[in-house]
Amino acid sequence: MNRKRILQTLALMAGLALFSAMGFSDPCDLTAPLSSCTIDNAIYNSIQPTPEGSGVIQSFVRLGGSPGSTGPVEQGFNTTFRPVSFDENTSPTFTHDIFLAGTEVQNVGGINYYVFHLDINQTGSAPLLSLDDVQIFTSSTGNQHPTAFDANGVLEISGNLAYRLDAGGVNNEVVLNYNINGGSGQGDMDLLVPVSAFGAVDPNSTYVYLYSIFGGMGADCVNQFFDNTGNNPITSSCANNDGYEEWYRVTGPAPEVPEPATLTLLGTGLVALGAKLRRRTKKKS
Ligand SMILES: [Ca+2]
Ligand SMILES: [Ca+2]
Ligand SMILES: [Ca+2]
Repeated sequence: MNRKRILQTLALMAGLALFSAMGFSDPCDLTAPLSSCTIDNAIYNSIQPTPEGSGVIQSFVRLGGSPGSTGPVEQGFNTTFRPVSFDENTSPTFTHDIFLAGTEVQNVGGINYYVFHLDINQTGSAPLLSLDDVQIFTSSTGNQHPTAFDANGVLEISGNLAYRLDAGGVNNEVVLNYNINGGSGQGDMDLLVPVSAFGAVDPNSTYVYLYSIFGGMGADCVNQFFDNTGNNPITSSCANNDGYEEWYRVTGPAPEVPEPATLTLLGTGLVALGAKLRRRTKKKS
């Protein structure tokens, strides 16, 4: 075990000790479609079991995904810095800095919220996953790479904590169900945080860091949640088991996806063109 791995393990153990010390409050149950909870003025919505609507999905932090790369509990945050601090996917396509600008704003009941989308992936037979903490920071500094937490369990990002799921020493939990919208690339939850929580900052020059941790409830979820009939308890644990978890934003209009027939025609056309070019080249030489 190298030093970084030991530090990470210690941090994780400290976090888990904090969980058990605080005890779980009644978890927010998002195991059914179109469920909703409000925690500290932020809204957690499980989404409709349909493909994500129009717009381009832009991941900014992806956790885990490769078998064996993460354990039952996984954590991380978006940054462009490498090496990453925790269980983040290292591809710059999926894990990188973002500015506050470009985050979708939704108005609910006269209040403006920034929207952060979450796609989880688990096995179909053990589909539950707990979201144990979310910490969203604003900062004027990009490329940060903290690996430690303060005495309250807050990641040591240099900036301001705009929102936290476990704010005020309360151990809140959100329980998600992969099966309500199975398949990767399918969103499962939207987190709406009041724009006012971000303060008077310039969105174009203010970085946003989103830290999250999953799977900490583990076996505490077994038989605590029910399937769509409401009669059968779900035997799944809430530990992370398979596939990545990804936070993303949706921006701009959806790209036009050609029909399969058009694609085939296009493909045939390209092959024909390629053959023609090759023939031409041959003639020339
Ligand atoms: Ca999903
Ligand atoms: Ca928690
Ligand atoms: Ca997973």
